[in-house]
Amino acid sequence: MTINWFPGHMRRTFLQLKGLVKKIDLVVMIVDARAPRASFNPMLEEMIAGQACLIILNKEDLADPKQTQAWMQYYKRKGFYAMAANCNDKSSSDKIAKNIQNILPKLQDQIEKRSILAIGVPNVGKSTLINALLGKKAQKVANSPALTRQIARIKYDDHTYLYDSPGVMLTKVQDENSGFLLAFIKAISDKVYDEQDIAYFLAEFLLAHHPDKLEMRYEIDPKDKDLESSIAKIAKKLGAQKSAHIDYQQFAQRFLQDVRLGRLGVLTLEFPEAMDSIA
Ligand SMILES: Nc1nc2c(ncn2[C@@H]2O[C@H](COP(=O)(O)OP(=O)(O)O)[C@@H](O)[C@H]2O)c(=O)[nH]1
Ligand SMILES: [Mg+2]
Repeated sequence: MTINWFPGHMRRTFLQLKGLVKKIDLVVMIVDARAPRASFNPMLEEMIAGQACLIILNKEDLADPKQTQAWMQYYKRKGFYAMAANCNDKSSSDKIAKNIQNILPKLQDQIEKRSILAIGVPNVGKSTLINALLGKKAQKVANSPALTRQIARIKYDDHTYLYDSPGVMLTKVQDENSGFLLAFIKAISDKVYDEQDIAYFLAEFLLAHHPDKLEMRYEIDPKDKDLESSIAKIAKKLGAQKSAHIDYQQFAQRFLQDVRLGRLGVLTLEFPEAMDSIA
């Protein structure tokens, strides 16, 4: 299954951003630390070519800290400024503000007016970042894509404007795994994908890479590598089984909820080593 989702407002935003970006002093590209490659939009990378860009691996509270460090190094090697953050946390917003203050003077000596633009795929935390920097709820936030519909310009201090922007997806998701990952992090509307497909993808990934997490949460023997029997055990644990029958839709919803809420612990679903071998 390949998921494509590029509603009209995204096309409009993309065109508007193209015009705006030339006037911007610092672009802040936000990605989800659980899927730092899938949530990195190469169309936006191309659009900001030559601009100073800080990549924020957001939602670090949900991701494996070791992998987050590795991804930060990966993006620094690609020539970006990079940091990890939890935009729901005050200490993170202070860290981001400090980082931005450090980067900006390197870009301009005589700063009169400056502007910072937040971009990224939907639901990575762009509006949360803007609110965190402002220390107040200026922009609407929700755990679903396509809430922010217009580019917004907000005064940060006497010299600085912040721009929030609607999420822009890839017009074509490169591969099937990226589609599942984008759906998992809710960058793609849940009307577009089949929850059972995402749940199967996740179960397969955990079975291959984190059998310890499946054991801890669902008591699945780490030696058990069979997908269907593992799913049956997860379904049973989550109460998605009536007599001998699995309710696959209920299993998918409850399992996705469990993983998204971090009940299996921190989790990163892509590894930078795999990228280096491709690059
Ligand atoms: N766990 C966690 N959730 C976050 C973080 N930043 C944002 N969120 C949540 O992610 C969801 C999407 O945030 P929003 O700012 O609306 O994303 P946007 O679509 O990129 O503007 C909301 O439910 C936020 O509360 C973070 O660092 N950690
Ligand atoms: Mg938003």
